[in-house]
Amino acid sequence: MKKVAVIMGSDSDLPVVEKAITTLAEYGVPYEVHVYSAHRTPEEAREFSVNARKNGFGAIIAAAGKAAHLAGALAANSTLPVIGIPVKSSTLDGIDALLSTVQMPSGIPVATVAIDGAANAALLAIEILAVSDDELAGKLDAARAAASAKVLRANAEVEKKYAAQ
Ligand code: RP5
Repeated sequence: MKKVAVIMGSDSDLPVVEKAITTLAEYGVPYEVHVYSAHRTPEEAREFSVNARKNGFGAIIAAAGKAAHLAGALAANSTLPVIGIPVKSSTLDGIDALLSTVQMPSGIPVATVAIDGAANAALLAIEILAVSDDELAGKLDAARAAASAKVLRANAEVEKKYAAQ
């Protein structure tokens, strides 16, 4: 199976990013985790991205806050799918990171999840790998079915509580 790269701009992003790592682990997807900054270690970020495909990666998750250029910088050097997580790490509540990550110019796409949306970033990476992996697709289907059943159980409880007298 291809690996998923989880890159963050600073170790201060780790509390948010951990949810992506645990989600990948839950699905048995191999991953690597690195701290590379578009601003502070641009050469290391570039080097990783340039070599990511030949090093066995199938998708890259990039988490960064503030003027969040990491996802775009990694996408500039790879045609692997790049998923950006805007991190809420500033006085602007993550809106700055959201706009910096999502507003990529045509030709260099970054699939941007919600502010601090690390779980969805991992799930999207897993869905990308599952395009050519039926076993992984089955795990995604099972998780969706479990989530539906949970909501339906909650619905039954709420309907019972507020049933017309
Ligand atoms: C970004 O700046 C990082 O991704 C982080 O979210 C933010 C703050 O970094 P630190 O100053 O905490 O290292 O590059």
